[in-house]
Amino acid sequence: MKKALITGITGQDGSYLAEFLLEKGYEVHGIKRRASLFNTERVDHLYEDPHVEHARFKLHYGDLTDTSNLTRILSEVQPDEVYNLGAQSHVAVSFESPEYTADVDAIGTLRLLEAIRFLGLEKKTRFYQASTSELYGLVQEIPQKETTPFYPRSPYAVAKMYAYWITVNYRESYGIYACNGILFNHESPRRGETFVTRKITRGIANIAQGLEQCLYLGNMDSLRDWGHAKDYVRMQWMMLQQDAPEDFVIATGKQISVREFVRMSAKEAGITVEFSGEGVDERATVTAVEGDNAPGVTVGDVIVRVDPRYFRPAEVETLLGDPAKAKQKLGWVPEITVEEMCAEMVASDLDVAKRHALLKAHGHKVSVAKE
Ligand code: NDP
Ligand code: GDR
Repeated sequence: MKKALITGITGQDGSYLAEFLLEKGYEVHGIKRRASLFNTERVDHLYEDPHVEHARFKLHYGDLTDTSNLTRILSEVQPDEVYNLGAQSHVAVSFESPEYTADVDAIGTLRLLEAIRFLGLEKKTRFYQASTSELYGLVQEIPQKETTPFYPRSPYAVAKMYAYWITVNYRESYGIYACNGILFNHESPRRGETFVTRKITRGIANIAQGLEQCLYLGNMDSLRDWGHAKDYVRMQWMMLQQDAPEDFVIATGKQISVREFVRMSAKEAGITVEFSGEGVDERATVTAVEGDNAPGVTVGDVIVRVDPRYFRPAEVETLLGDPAKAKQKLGWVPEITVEEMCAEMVASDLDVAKRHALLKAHGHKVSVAKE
């Protein structure tokens, strides 16, 4: 039985990848962080009682900032594959915590690679690094492919650039089977609530159900190539099954704006909106309401506005990937469109919002967490 170790198993991608590898028959180990509350919600459905024999899903406490802890876990598990998905993954937050982001995202990757080397696992353990389209930043070529030069625009992207190159360097220096997946944005109902797509689908669902009045966003002109996380974790595994390690761009090859994603999400909830105003005065006003998903909304309501607080010190305005190499060499193509993904996310968030609205209608206090 193959063994995989996933850092970031409690995150969006980690949870889908764990499901995928368990279905493939792997023994799956994951690193979770100690927190004051349970933080394993995305993988709780995979939990196996450790007292039963042959449990195939095991979590270890750890942190990418802790060398001895990482080395001990790798030594105990002796994994065939390591997927380094753990990261301070929020671009805007990286401007607030640049040093921590570098420690986790850049040096954390080095710590893992060094542990593989220190333990003599160079020939046994294959390594996947969660690289990112943010490396392209101020884009030098459209669409972006494996050979497009990097121009990172945030402490997050600069840290990920170190991680990208140290992965290449350990492959070339020590013969470790190590690859970078340069993944463009990918989302799902499990996406963190402060990333823009989930912030939008959750905000629209809450507004539709009368739990919130208005959603505040930053740069609505921003263009992204959005895919579905389920499609993308499949590719993470495929990259480690080749004869020789290589780096791949994973994207859909299509891009839309944040504004368009707002329009699409509202439509899914039965709300038609019209945008007016420019810059910080831009807003979305309701022009029609259909169906019974949005009892909290009436024509004329302004449901989206701009808050400059969400602008970034340096922005990545446009990203569009070219996944031709992945298609040609691995036969990978994304199966879920952005429209299908948006519909799934809105349906999931509406489901939660409806339950909260029902509780509120029966006199229970319902609080909506926001950043
Ligand atoms: P999430 O933010 O959902 O998950 C990040 C994971 O990393 C969580 O499990 C988190 O733990 C863990 N983590 C954070 N800090 C540490 C630390 N110090 N030590 C150990 N673990 C830590 O990210 P995604 O699942 O969306 O992304 C997975 C990876 O892919 C990340 O590296 C991200 O940067 C990268 N990426 C993501 C893309 C996307 O569009 N989703 C695109 C390209 C790259 P906890 O749950 O406790 O917070
Ligand atoms: P990104 O994702 O920075 O691309 O990083 P995010 O969803 O945070 O932003 C996408 C774009 O939307 C704009 N935006 C807003 N973003 C947030 N979070 N909140 C807002 O209110 C808002 N309004 C507009 C942003 O300015 C940006 O242009 C994600 C992460 O998953 C990274 O870890 C990963 O590496 C990249 O995708 C690829």
